[in-house]
Amino acid sequence: MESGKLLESAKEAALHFAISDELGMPKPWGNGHINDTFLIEGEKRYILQRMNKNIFTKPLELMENIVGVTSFLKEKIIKAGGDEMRETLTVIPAKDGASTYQDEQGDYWRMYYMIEDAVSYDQVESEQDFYESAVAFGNFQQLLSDYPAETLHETIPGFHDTRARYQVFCRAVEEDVCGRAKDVADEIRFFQEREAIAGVLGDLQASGELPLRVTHNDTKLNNIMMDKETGKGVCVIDLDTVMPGLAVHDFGDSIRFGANTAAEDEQDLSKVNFDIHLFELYTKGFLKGCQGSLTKTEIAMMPMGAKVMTYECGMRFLTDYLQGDTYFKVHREGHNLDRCRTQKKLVEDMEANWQEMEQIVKKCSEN
Ligand code: ADP
Ligand code: GN1
Ligand code: MG
Repeated sequence: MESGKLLESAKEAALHFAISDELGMPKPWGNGHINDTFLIEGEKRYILQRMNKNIFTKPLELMENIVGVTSFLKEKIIKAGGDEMRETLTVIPAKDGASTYQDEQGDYWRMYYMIEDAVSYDQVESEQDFYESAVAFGNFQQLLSDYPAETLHETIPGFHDTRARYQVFCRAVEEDVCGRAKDVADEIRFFQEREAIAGVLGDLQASGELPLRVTHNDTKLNNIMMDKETGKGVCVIDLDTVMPGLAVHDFGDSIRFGANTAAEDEQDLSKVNFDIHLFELYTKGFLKGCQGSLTKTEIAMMPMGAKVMTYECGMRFLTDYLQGDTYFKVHREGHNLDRCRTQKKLVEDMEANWQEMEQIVKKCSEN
């Protein structure tokens, strides 16, 4: 949809939520790849989102997950003496009491209070912030460890089933609907040569060696709000993919995004390096946040979590490039290919630093 029309739709949608303030014009907000996010100012500030209906085909089930998880977290936050309006998201219902408003085009909208005095980063700016984000993501998982997992809907089936993602990727290569495969032969080969990576974690889960937990599944740094004053991770956001998953997926996804010396879509690959020092910091923070709840195998698989998630994400970007950029939002030609290349570079760097990564995890878990 053209951006003027989308803004008009956002303005109209905002009127359907249960708030009485006079609202200003919505402003496009943040750098998410999936939903359309707007900031709206009234007496308070609100985040309005048009949910991506191609990706989230069951928005009501998804909202049931979010309302369930945030209500559960609120109780724990209150018991711990925290601020439940700030330390987790608050869904503002529509005027009819539903968790979303559906517009005339059939799109679903939702509204949250803006988490104030906090910032989300698209790249690591200070080591301390990255460490604190790790503590908060580890803690998020810990807080949800007694959440009734069977009540959660699977919002994107097989979200981190890397083997299934590999099959989809190979099909996209064969079908080559945009005729792009010939220009990205090196990238295609890279992911195909490493097919074995796709099966490692799924096999350990199937054999019961890695436990299923309630996880976030999309733990990049811009999915956590960091307190401007204290620098601590104040609120984990983007709860669309909270589902049963593996702890090492959450660990690994943060590494792939945050332990990169450049942006996820940097075009100059000489700037893209895996930062082993940031890996160590995040490992320390995540272990602290998990408060001793990870099993020996989960800890041993942390480096693998980082490699698998980077491999998987790179392959997803390449798949989307081959399929004509229908999944991730793109802002320039070749955007998904640029993103794929950064992930490929990071996987290569991790392979070159593998022993050191394993030693770091061992050292951090013994302390
Ligand atoms: P996407 O699924 O598209 O990534 P997100 O839910 O992550 O959407 O929102 C996109 C961005 O909007 C976030 O990275 C964050 O910067 C900002 N954001 C989302 N929700 C809030 C909130 N409640 N308070 C403050 N900022 C928010
Ligand atoms: C998407 O929604 P966002 O922008 O926080 C994606 C993640 C990818 C990430 C890559 C639901 O995250 O899985 O790792 O882009 N989310 C979904 O940046 O597919
Ligand atoms: Mg996001």
